[in-house]
Formats: sequence, C-alpha cells, structure tokens
Amino acid sequence: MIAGAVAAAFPLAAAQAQILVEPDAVGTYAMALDETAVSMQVREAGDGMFEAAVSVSSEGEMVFERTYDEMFSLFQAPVLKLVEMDASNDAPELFVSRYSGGAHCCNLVSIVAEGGDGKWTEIEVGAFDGDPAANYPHDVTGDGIAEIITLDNGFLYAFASYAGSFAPTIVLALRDGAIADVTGEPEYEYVLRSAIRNMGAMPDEGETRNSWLAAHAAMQLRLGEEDPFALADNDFDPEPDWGMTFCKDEGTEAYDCPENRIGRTAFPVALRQFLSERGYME
Ligand SMILES: [Ca+2]
Ligand SMILES: [Ca+2]
Repeated sequence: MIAGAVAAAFPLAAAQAQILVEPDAVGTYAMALDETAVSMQVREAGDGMFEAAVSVSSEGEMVFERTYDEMFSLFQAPVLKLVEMDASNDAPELFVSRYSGGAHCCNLVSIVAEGGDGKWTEIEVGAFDGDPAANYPHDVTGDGIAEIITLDNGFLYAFASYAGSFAPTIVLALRDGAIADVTGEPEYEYVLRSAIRNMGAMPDEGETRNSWLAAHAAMQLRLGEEDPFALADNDFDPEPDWGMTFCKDEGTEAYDCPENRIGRTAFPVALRQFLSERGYME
C-alpha cells in the first residue's frame, strides 16, 4: 500500500445500473445491460498460460471482439464492468482492468465504447498502481454517469520512493469518447476535499514530507485555492535530494549525467516545475 493511496471509497450517490465481473476461474462469464451484452471466455492457452476472449454485442449484433492473451495467471484475467460512463452515445460502456504483472505495476485500464460513427473501439485510460478496485468507475455525482476516481501515478517516485510517495486524487471521465481529467470541475470539489482530509498528518521530515506537500499543493491548485503553495513553501524539508537534482547538460537525463554537471534546485522550484510538467499549472 502506497502511503498516499487514499481509498476512493465514496458511497454511490444513486443506484445505477452496473454489472461487475471479477473472474477467478476458467469458464464463461456473461452480462447484459439494456441492449448491450458482454461475454468473456477465460480459458487455458497451453504452457500454463491463459487467455480471455471478450465480445460485445449491441442489439444482437457483434460490435467488438478481443482476446487478451499471454496471461500467466488467472489473476491477470480482465475485470469487466458494464456501466454508463459517457452520455454521448446510446449504450453503456465496458470498463476493462487487467493486471500486467510485476511488483508495483500495473492495472491496465481501458474502456470499450460506441463512437459517434456507431463503431465500438477500445480507449486506453492508462496504467495504475495499487488495488484494481480503486479504479472501478462509480457515479459519485448522482447524474447517472460513472467516473473513475484514482491517483495521479506520476507522483510516485517524484519526490520520494514508491513506498514513501503520496499522490493527489484525480477524477477521470469519458466525454465524447475521450478520456478527460475533470478533477477541477466544481462538482468534484468534495472528492478533493475528502482526499485531502484522508491524507493524514504531514510527515515530520524527509522525502515523504516533501512528497506529501507535493500532493497537497497539486490538489490545492485543482481546487483553485488562492495560495496553493503556502504550505509547501513554508514547511518543506530542505535536506532530501530526491526530485531536486537535474543535469546541467541539456537533454541529458540525471542518471547519465557526469557528476560535476549535476545541479541541485530548491524544493519550491522543483515542485513548480514538476506541477507545470504534469499540467497542474501554466
Ligand atoms: Ca454511454
Ligand atoms: Ca457522475
């Protein structure tokens, strides 16, 4: 568990039609919502490997098929959720989360959805650390459209080790067939305020303290607070080097940099640069 893995445990604001399948065995799984039906066959693929054949039909017609293969364990079988995520079409969306394997990474998240031209395609959302259930879409605003409440994984390793990192909560939505970061929209303000409360106390010192401040500042920016850097600028720990070094030779990554060309910047500067690169500010 990451230090900053704020549980995205928001109550469902309204009962919403949705079906979740978390396969744990070889076999066929089927679900349907209105005129959209999904089936998944999880089967052995030889050499101890597995594969999962997913198909979607709409009004009785096959509209999407994909076989997810090279799974070394049933743990990697896709978790499926059939739920309304985008009101720009007439069908519910199919949320897909697959475990890639590896120590810290990742749940590969995608959404199969009907486009404006009536064609169904798979839209990549991204790769996310931690508990896959934390990324499952829920309707947190009660408008019948589910959102994904997750963490900005770009903050892991930025100012501290993976285990010592905090990350800001973000809200992702599917709008007109494209993934949009809607965190800053007013209706999600309570999601951010709740995430900030759930961060716990600022760590006493070190890299984890600076990582906590980075996540805090990011969410202050999203909230449009008047002085988003007040806490970070006053309370950062000046000791840690993590995230504060850069190479004076332009275009050279820090790990390739000759020792005498390594520069060091102050946390407030590094933080602003990082948040700017991550799209939190200009
Ligand atoms: Ca839809
Ligand atoms: Ca909603």
